[in-house]
Amino acid sequence: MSRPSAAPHALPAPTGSFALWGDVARPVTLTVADLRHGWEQHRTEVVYDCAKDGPQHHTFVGALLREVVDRTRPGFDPARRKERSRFLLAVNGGDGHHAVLSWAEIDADFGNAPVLLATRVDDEELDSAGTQLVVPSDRCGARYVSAVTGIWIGSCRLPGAPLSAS
Ligand SMILES: Nc1nc2c(c(=O)[nH]1)N[C@H]1C(S)=C(S)[C@@H](COP(=O)(O)O)O[C@H]1N2
Ligand SMILES: [Mo]
Repeated sequence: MSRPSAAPHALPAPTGSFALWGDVARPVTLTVADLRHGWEQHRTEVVYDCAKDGPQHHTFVGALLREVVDRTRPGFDPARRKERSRFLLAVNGGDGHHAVLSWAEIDADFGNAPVLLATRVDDEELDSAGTQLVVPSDRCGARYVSAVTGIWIGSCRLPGAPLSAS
């Protein structure tokens, strides 16, 4: 597996913004306002369970993660499903909690999960808190990473395995 490179720390990032980086042609830092104005907004009502606090009910509004990440031009040939199936996304929260998704979970040809990067939760706009990952297909809350500061995108190759021919 390629090792996640350090996040770009070029310009001081505005509060509530997050970086998309890794094996992508166009790394970018986005604010919640960018998400709100740059992508179609979807609304979803979810219930997820927390081991500590029990079931949580929330309504989220936000952009589809796959549409946001598409703009960074991940380093696969979009026409090749096997290449896409090797990619991962690691979503990092400001407090260090991070969770991994596979590209295939959100890819329309595979799991097609409508995972969002939220701009609003219930009545709260997330501009100052930062975006939150929303995984409506998850039963448990651990991947609802809040205050997202970065998303690393990259491919996975098994240690010691030969390079795939296609
Ligand atoms: N940044 C961050 N996001 C996080 C967590 C965390 O520790 N840090 N905990 C997760 C877990 S385990 C749950 S159940 C939900 C809880 O979300 P809530 O506080 O909105 O109920 O947040 C998730 N997102
Ligand atoms: Mo939790």
